[in-house]
Amino acid sequence: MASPVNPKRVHTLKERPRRGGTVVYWMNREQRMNDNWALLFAQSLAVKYASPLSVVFCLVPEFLEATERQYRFMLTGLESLERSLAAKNIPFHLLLGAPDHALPRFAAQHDVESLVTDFNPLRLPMRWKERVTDAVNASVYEVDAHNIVPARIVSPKQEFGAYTIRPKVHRLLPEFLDEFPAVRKHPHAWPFPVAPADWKAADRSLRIDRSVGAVAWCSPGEAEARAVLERFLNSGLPSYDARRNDPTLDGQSGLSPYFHFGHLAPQRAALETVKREGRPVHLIVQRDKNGSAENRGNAEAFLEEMIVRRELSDNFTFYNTAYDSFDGFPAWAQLTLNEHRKDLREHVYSADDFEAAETHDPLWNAAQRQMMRTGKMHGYMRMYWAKKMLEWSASPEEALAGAIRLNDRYELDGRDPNGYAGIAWSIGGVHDRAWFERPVYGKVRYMNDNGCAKKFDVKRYIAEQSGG
Ligand code: FAD
Ligand code: FO1
Repeated sequence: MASPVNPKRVHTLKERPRRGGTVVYWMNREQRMNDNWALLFAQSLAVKYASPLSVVFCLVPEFLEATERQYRFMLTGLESLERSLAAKNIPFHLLLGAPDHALPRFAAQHDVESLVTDFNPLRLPMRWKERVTDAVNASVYEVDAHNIVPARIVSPKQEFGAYTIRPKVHRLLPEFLDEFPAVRKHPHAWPFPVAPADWKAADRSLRIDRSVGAVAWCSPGEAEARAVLERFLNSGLPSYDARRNDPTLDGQSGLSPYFHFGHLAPQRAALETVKREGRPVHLIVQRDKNGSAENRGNAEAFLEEMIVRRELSDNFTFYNTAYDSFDGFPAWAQLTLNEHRKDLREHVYSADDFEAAETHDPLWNAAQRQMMRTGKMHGYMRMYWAKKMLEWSASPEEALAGAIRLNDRYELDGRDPNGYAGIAWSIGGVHDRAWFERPVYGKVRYMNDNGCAKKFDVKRYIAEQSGG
């Protein structure tokens, strides 16, 4: 049964008296029409007030380390979105430039009285939102359309780890894992002229590195994202837990680029998984009393990663403003890494050595090559990859900055809360505990190629990634 937008997903940033103006959804993270609580909330306002409705996307000429690879993926997805929205009588406006410049002018020119935007815990989008909220003469609402359990609801603080956020998420899943209503054909016409998006001017406006090219294995857009989800649920999920950590197998879902750019709602992936399981979600995810994950079901393993681990990353980047720096590490990790700053590094590599995949370790080089070539390093290898950068960099800060830069430059799913959390876990013990002490790592969890060799066929992975 489809439900209206749960009011707990909506966070009011500013209220202004109504004056019969228009409603706009300023889209940032959730670049899709269907299954988008922010768009659904904007339309509910517009229907209630009998107002026109349109969607605005502000294209910035650069975004963190994004290159041609990520912008091509995103812009292609937005082009198909413009067409889908037009069929629902909801115009799509592509504005060029930073939102805090382009949006206030647009709002004034189009008599915007309610501005809805989506939840995004990253520093730059949060700053855009603050400035836009100050600048517009409109009510402003933020809707969490990324997390199933809204980040602001699941916890008022930074969680220690999956083990502390998991019960809080699980308790609220039955309330928030609700079915999406469909977007309606909007009953009120937009009263201003609508210029179709100029995609050529958009591309010319970008100041990005064009040398990191688009990837062929993953086509962007909402329809493609649903097809990938269907394929995974039919042929990947039934063996997910056994295969997901073997980089020589295609055992992951391949969904992260679609989640990152918002082409697919994690909530849709969860709803479809639960439908296939034929059991209520709380029975799928429940663990025995000591929380052990022994012989996890495949659906439980997938939902654990896709809901608990992913929502833990939003919690981390939302409440820890130092999410991309050494200061963001837990105190025990900062202490131990400081105590081992002067340890002899057996190997020390520069940023260029790492980027050229020219370390002494063929396994690390293979992972780096996979990321540069495909834009998607296997999840298991990402842990090994980042931890070895800690081991072979002159300092933890250099390792952290280097891992973030390479991850955000080459990964399709980079520039994402999951990335900052995953790298901080690997290098700074975030969401992890102290392990027995060793050189350079201190008490930060260690990984090595022997550990990998116990898990999968290392030689095969290296051979597969040494191709051109
Ligand atoms: P699947 O195994 O199919 O997982 C499905 C979904 O579950 C993922 O799309 C993701 O949303 C979520 N998920 C799975 N593993 C994790 C995890 N460890 N933490 C949080 N969510 C998870 N993920 C990104 O989306 N962007 C990144 O930039 C990124 N950088 C990472 C860097 C490092 C050093 C590490 C250790 C992990 C990183 N991850 C990142 C998390 C994880 O590796 C990827 O989400 C996963 O590999 C994406 O592939 P998939 O969707 O096929 O994964
Ligand atoms: N968000 C925007 O609102 N405008 C952009 O031009 C934009 C570019 C962009 C490029 C690469 C990328 O990975 C993300 C980008 N985003 C942009 C942000 C994205 O939509 C999300 O807000 C963040 O990635 C957080 O997940």
